[in-house]
Order: sequence, then structure tokens, then C-alpha cells
Amino acid sequence: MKRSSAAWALAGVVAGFAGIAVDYAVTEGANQASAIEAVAVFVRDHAPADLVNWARENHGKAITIPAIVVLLALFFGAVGRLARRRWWLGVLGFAVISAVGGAAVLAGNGATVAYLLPVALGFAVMTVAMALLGERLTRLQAVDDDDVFGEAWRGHRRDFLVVVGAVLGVAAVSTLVGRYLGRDEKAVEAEQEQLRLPVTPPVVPDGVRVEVDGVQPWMTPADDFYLIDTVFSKPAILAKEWKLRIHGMVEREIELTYNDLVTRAGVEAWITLNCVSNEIGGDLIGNAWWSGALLAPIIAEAGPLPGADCIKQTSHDGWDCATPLDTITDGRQAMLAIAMNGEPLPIEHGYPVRTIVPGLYGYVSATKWVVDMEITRFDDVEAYWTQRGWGELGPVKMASKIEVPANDDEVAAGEVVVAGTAWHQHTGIEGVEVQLDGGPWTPAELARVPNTDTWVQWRVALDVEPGDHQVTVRATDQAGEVQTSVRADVLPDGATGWHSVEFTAS
Ligand SMILES: Nc1nc2c(c(=O)[nH]1)N[C@H]1C(S)=C(S)[C@@H](COP(=O)(O)O)O[C@H]1N2
Ligand SMILES: [Mo]
Repeated sequence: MKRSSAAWALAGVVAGFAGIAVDYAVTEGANQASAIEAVAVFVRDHAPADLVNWARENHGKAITIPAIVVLLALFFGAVGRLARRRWWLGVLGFAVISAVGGAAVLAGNGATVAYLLPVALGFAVMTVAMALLGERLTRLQAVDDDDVFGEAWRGHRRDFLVVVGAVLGVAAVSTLVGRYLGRDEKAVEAEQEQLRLPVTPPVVPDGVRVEVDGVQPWMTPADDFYLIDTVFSKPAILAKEWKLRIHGMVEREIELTYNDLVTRAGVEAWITLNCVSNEIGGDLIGNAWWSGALLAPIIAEAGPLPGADCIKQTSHDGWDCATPLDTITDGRQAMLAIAMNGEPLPIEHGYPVRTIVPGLYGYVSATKWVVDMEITRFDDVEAYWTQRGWGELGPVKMASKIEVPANDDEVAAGEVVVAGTAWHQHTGIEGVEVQLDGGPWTPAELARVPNTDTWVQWRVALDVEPGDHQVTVRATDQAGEVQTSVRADVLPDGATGWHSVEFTAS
């Protein structure tokens, strides 16, 4: 009896880890976080600060995943035992753990519902493996107790062990496949550790924050920076193998290596990047300290020929965009960036090199994993998104956003602080006003900005009576234009309209 209970636990452990291994293999292939990694990241991000600080000095990274594996082994053992009583309890156990993994995956930056597919596959493997093992064990148990060690018993035991071996084989092969598929990424991570780039760490400038709880940080950490790209698997490119070819309507072709670029590096700036698909009040925006080499002198060296008006940029994954040439040469800090917030670019944000052009939406400019620049004419090119109906030039539109209070917040009546961000990169924001319940516009106080290429934080205190309210924001830019109230969809060239928030005061 005892032995068969151990056998059920073993079956649960073997089936569970086979599912985990399959999830790992698929996610490594797709350069996504495996369920286990996602849980580790979630734990890291939500653990108490003291624990995280302790872990940093005590090999926290090295401990977290083995600790999760041990907990999983205990859990899977229990699931195996439960499956012995009722098969569906086993399924339920695996479903619960898969749901936990799936939730952690979804909580990861840039995750979409499609990221759940590997977890679902892992769950399927667990259940099927458990069903196969459970069937063998049930047969083993059905043999009369007095037949233990008899012919039939030994046959069933052999059957069971064969299936255990097969499931372990699936787990082992999946783990090896995952290792193999993840090797490029590991190599890039090792290279990143070795890099000593001539970049300075980010120092948040004085006075750029309004110091209101709930307003997003001035600097968006790379881990929280929104992610947009069309790849299923992020390219893992070694800097030492990277090259950028600049050609087309030029006097001379140029080929740059990563070292060439590092030698030319010298520009560092706070620049806010946003996506044309950002809805009013949306999150597809971030502000970072970018370091790299100015593009203007590099393009000047190639020498654009008369008539050229754009640069068709192509990334390693084949995605492309066309950037107006004058936005590169007009003096703004358009750059080939090698670092984000003082660190080498993370793979998902374009390692080793991406383009950043202040004042343009990402889809016409911010090429991640950029490897090719063709100087050409808009008349002669179509790029990934312009072929799909999006606008050609892609200048950022002025926008403003209320971050505090949040929609449906309940606040105390009286003085209510309203705060948020506003941006019109490369033009700059002159003023921000808010309006309570359709009343008069009240000017907000603006925090400072280091240049016109970033967002600006703002705040204003309003006197609010008890009841339901709506607050609306609008900005004015340094060209004197007032943000339009006319609602436009993100397609084809960016949303317009005022952002409003509804809240209750009591
Ligand atoms: N290679 C590549 N670069 C790309 C894209 C892409 O799909 N592929 N998307 C662009 C878009 S639409 C935006 S908004 C920005 C987003 O950059 P991020 O993912 O680093 O935030 O990258 C741009 N660069
Ligand atoms: Mo975008």
C-alpha cells in the first residue's frame, strides 16, 4: 500500500516535469520566458524589498529557480497521490499549477494571450502523461495482493516503469532541445556581461518629477518599457557579429561594425518613445536615457545624393520602415542607440543596436536590431506598416494623460490633486490645463524637462465637492498649438482627443 502511494507520487512528479520541460523547450524556441522563469520574475518583482536585497547579496538568482523546482516536485507528488483517488483531481492539480504559471507569464512585460500556448501545451503533456501512468498503476493495484511479486504483478510493474522511462525521455529531450534553442540568447547574455560601454548611468534630472503617488516614474525601467514588434522569436545577435550597411542613393557605401559605433558613441539623451497605436490615455509610451552615436554625421559621411528623402531601415528580422531623411539631419539627436538607461540594450529592445529618432513614432523610426539603411525616396519604397495603411511620415502628435486619479477612484472631497504626463516630442509642451465637469480650464504646474524630446509631468490641485466627477486634460505645445479635442483613431497616423477620467469624491 505504501509503495503504491509512492509510485503515484512518482508518476505525478514525472508527468509534471515532462510538462514543464515541454513548456521550457517551446519558450526557448520562441525566446519567451518559460513558465518557471516567469514565476521567478514575478516573485522577484513582488517580494518584500528586504528579501530582494538579501537575495542580491546571497545568490538569490541561483536559489530562486531550484527553490521553485523543489516546491513543484512536492506539489506534483501530491497531485499524483490525488490522482489515485480521483483522476480528475490530478487534472485539477495540473490545471491549478498551469494557471499559476500562465498568470505569471501574462504578468510579464509585452505578454499577449498567445504567450499562454506553451503553458497550455505543458498542461496537456502533464495530463496525458499522468493518464498513461495512472492507467498502468491502476492495473498494478488491481492484481491481488497475494499475487504481489507474482508473474502478473511483475508484468504490470514493468509496463509502468517503461512508461515512466518514456515520459522521462520526453522530459530529457525537451530540456536538451530548450538548451539548444536558447543557446544564442545565452551567448548574447554572456556577451552583454562582458561589455564595457562608454555610457553614463542615468541620473534623473532635478525637478522633473511632480512627486505625486501614482504618476509613473520619470524614467521607465527597461523591464517595464512597452514592447512592440512583429517577431515571434526575438533575434539574438552578437554585437561582435553585427554590421550595419548604409547604401543606396549615396556617394559612398558605409559598413559599420559594433566597435566602429562604440568609437563614435558620444550622444546621450532622455528621449520619450511612443507607439502610433497608443490610444488616448494608453500605456504604449516610455522615457529612457539612450546612449549611442549620432546618425547625422554617419549619414553625412555616406553623402546622400540629391533627391533622396528617406532612409529605409531594415532590421535583422526583416521588418522595415522608412524614416524621413530630414529628421535625421535637422539637428535633433537621432541616434544609433547601443544602451538604454545606462545598460546595453536588452535583446527585446533591439540589442545590439537600434535607431531612436526624437519626435517620430516608433513605427517609422525606432528600428530594433537594425542592420541595413538604404538612402532612397519615399516614392520608391513601401515599408511594413505603410503597406498596411499607416501614414508615411509618422510625426508624434501632441497628447496628455491623467494618471491620478485613476478611472473610478474614490477620493476625499476637498482638495484633489490631479496629475499626469503630456508630450509633444521635439516641439515641447508649453502648458497643461485641466477641466472639472466641463467648467473652466485650470492651468497645471509643469515639472521641469531636460529638453523638448521627453514627456513632462504636471499636477494641479482642484477643489472638489462630494459626488461623481469627470476631469479632462489638454496641453498646449511650444508652437502655441492647443491639443485638439477632435477624436481620431490611432489608424492611420496616431490618436487625437482629450483624455478624461471619472472619479467619485466623498
Ligand atoms: N525590428 C523591429 N523594430 C521595431 C518594430 C518591429 O516590429 N520590428 N516596431 C516598431 C514600433 S511600432 C515601435 S512603437 C517601437 C517600439 O520599441 P520597443 O518595443 O523597444 O518599445 O519599435 C519599433 N521598431
Ligand atoms: Mo509602434
